[in-house]
Amino acid sequence: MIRYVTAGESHGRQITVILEGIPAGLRLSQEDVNENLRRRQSGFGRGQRMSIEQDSVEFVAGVRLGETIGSPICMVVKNRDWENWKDIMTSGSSIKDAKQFLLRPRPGHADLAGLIKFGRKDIRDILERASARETVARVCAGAVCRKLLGEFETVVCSYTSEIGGIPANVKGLDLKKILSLSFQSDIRMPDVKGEKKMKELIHKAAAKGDTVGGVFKVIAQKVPVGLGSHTQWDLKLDGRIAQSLMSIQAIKAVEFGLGFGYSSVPGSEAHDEIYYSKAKGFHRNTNNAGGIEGGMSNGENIVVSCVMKPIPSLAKPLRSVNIKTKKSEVAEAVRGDVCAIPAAAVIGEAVLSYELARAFKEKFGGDSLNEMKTNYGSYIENAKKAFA
Ligand code: EPS
Repeated sequence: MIRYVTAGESHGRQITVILEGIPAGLRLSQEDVNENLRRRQSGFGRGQRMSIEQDSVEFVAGVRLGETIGSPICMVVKNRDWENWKDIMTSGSSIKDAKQFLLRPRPGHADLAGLIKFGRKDIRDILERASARETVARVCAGAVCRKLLGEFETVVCSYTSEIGGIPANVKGLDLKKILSLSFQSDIRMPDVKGEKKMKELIHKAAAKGDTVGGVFKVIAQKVPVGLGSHTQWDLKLDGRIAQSLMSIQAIKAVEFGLGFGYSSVPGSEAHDEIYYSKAKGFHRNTNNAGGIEGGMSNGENIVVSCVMKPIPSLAKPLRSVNIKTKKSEVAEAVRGDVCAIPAAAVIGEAVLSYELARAFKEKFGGDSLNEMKTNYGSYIENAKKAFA
């Protein structure tokens, strides 16, 4: 089984991830991971922290001579900012200056619930781990999974579809065009007019000490039929993908294909009619299902939209309560991003890659890449023959 676990605080020494279950024999370089880390760091609307960091991965275990060897892969990304936080984030027993404690929880953040749940007196004990800096680890794990999927020609991509209520107009554009336009945009927005408006909105929000949310789409192309299973609730692919995407910091809603739009169309217009041709095999001319039916991939693109709330770290903070005095005060003003949709989309790609790689491994098994490819090949051949 493929799985991963992450460790690390935002201003701690480093971010660590251990990824297990990747078969032996997958070619893997530092650059395979770093190009994804760079994409996560970029994008208009990011905060000051991104100018401090230059995220770069170190393989600590599981990779030898440029190849995975089947053992757990441990990856580490050092936090450059650690140098500035050593005294505050030390694991030593030096007495903390209580005057430095953060006492005013930010509405919308993990601060208050975390403080109460873990019985802590300093919000820093919660925010350090709740921070979206943790997504560095997910992007590392996702990059390896993406490399594995590439061996089966499955490609995962994303674009920004809305920022602050301004949607991208992609009417009449096919996915190839949408993606090529989004690559040219520093907010990954495939609509030049929309991009201008969104950037103005981000500027205005920054000037007011505010933040903005939005929507991004994550898409997987060339996914084989039959990943996931209808036979048990926790094997359903859409459920698993949704859980992973919802776990990304600040994501509040996830929808597949037509999603909430299903509520307003009749069944006759909702479902994707089935066709067959020798060249294409079974296929659809529409994809309202977003590539998943009955918890299984159906061979069409997997299309998921994710809604990100505006980041709760506001330069002009909202009302809160001082946890010590219980007096009404404004929340802590903590450094953050004004808009992180482009970065979140890259993180969305990473977690979708992870869920798909996991489902691939379940379906095709194999301790080595060769074994996995043989199993995959015979499944595809049999599937073609099944109705011939
Ligand atoms: C982030 C690192 C953080 C924040 C941001 C995302 O760094 P710092 O707290 O030092 O500014 O910029 O996280 C949040 C705003 C948040 O609320 O979690 C990153 O690496 O993506």
